[in-house]
Amino acid sequence: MIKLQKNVDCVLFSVPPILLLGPHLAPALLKAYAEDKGFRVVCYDPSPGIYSRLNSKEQEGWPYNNFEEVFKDKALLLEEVNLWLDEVFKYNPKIIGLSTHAWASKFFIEPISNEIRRRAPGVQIITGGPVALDLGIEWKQNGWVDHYVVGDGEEAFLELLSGGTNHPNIDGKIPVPISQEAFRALPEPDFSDSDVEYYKQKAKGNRLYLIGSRGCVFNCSFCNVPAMTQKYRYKDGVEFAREIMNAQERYNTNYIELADSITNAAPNEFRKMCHELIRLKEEKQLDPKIICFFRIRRAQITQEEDFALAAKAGICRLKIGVESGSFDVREHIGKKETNDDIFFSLEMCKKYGIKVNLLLIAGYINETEEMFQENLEFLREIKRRELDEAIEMVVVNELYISRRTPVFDFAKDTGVFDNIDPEDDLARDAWQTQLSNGEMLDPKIRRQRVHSLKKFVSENFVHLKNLLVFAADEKFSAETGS
Ligand code: B12
Ligand code: SF4
Repeated sequence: MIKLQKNVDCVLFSVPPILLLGPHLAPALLKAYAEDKGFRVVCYDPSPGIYSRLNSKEQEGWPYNNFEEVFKDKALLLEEVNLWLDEVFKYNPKIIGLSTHAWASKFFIEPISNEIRRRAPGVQIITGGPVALDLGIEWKQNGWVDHYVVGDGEEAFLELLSGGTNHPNIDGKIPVPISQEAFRALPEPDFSDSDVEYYKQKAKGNRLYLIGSRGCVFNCSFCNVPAMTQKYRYKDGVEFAREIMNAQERYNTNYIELADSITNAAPNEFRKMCHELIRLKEEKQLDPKIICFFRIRRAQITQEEDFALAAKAGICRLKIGVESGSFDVREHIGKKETNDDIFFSLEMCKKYGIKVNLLLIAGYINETEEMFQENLEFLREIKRRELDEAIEMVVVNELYISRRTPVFDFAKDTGVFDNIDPEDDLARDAWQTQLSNGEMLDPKIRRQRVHSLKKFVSENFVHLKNLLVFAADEKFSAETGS
């Protein structure tokens, strides 16, 4: 039972939809940081409540629902928003901080803001989260928020709580990252306002999200993480292992999922973390199951003993962005590993019982029909080598050209957006281009490729538990294999 505080400095409100496997990490980090400095902050996440009021079909679609459709009755939406705000206003906050994660949050910002303004015109509204870099300025211009924060939020949040607006990330354009020293000094996230038991009861895959690094050492063409985070910072591997174990000891969730962009970006810290986890598992008699993003490296960098170590440390699932079986596609993306490096990593995962989530992109900007066939051939080879036994989940994404990515600049420079407004996030999905061999790559071909991959994987990877497909024409679809 959460003890009700009155007159808090800020309620951090997780703007829906939030995936219901575990508590939202960003507010828990901001709360811990601000409370350390003497402020009173409460985190509030309405997603479990909304979910409980959806019908079973809508619940199946969570968090990828079409909210325009779910809340086509605007009175229902206002009623819902006011239910959430009834909770928020119990704390009588000076500031309400809207924490966003996914673009879908866009739908809720305006009604939440209007209702806050109506009910409590004196309350300041601020926002942050990955979406703020793209949409914050518009929300401020519309008067929905007083300030938005781009990039790392801790220091800017503190400034806003203290009544200032001077930090460069407040209403900023290019995020200024906190330093490596400041990142290492951040307290562990404070999940005390989250009902962790709720997730444990509701979801078999319940987990706690933790983060040991910010940013990424790579700069893959399609990815906006480098622009959002600017600089790679990481915690000491030993310290982070202790944070993981503290969380496991306290909450005992089924999984711990690391929110790091890539957990093995600094291979030595990764090894240090694994060694300390192994030691602590023994000492505390705990057995956390850890899920994380993993980058395939050349076999000289990541060797068999690294996989053995990871498995012993409790890493049970790696999310691997292989993207394509065509080397030409991967090279354009900036992934120089060979197919043999990928097969080696999969083989090691299979050998040491680590499950793999394989992430693929269809319709990449230079992908000719021949390259796409190479991709299918690569998947056949995985099957022939029986490496699909290690693959538990496949996610197929149609290439989405995000702003602030190298592929966005490439598309602009090569005339791909000639008939499209590149700043229009929806219209951009219609991009087409003539490839170097004269072939056209247009939305229809991209979607056919998405569907060919989906078909191949669902028919051939028989150990699959989950297949997620993100294509522009079907927003999201999921299939469960045998
Ligand atoms: C972990 C993670 C997840 C976890 C979320 C775990 C959780 N419950 O917290 C899971 C796996 C559930 C997830 C799901 C999705 N994610 Co995600 N996720 C990430 C990831 C890897 C790290 C995010 C994170 O926790 N970072 C650490 C925290 C501390 O950073 P943060 O959230 O940005 O918060 C900081 C600041 O933004 C700021 N801040 C945040 N809120 C607020 C509020 C205020 C008031 C202030 C002042 C500041 C502030 O302060 C925080 C501390 O510095 C990022 C990629 C990356 N490396 O950043 C993608 C990323 C955020 N996800 C993304 C996407 C698209 C999704 C999905 C839609 C993917 C999908 N297609 O299914 C779903 C959304 C599902 C949903 N609705 O919940 C995109 C967002 C794209 C964008 N907006 O531009 C990212 C950037 C990945 C990418 N490059 O595409 N994700
Ligand atoms: S795709 Fe992954 S490895 Fe590549 S830049 Fe983004 S976070 Fe880093």
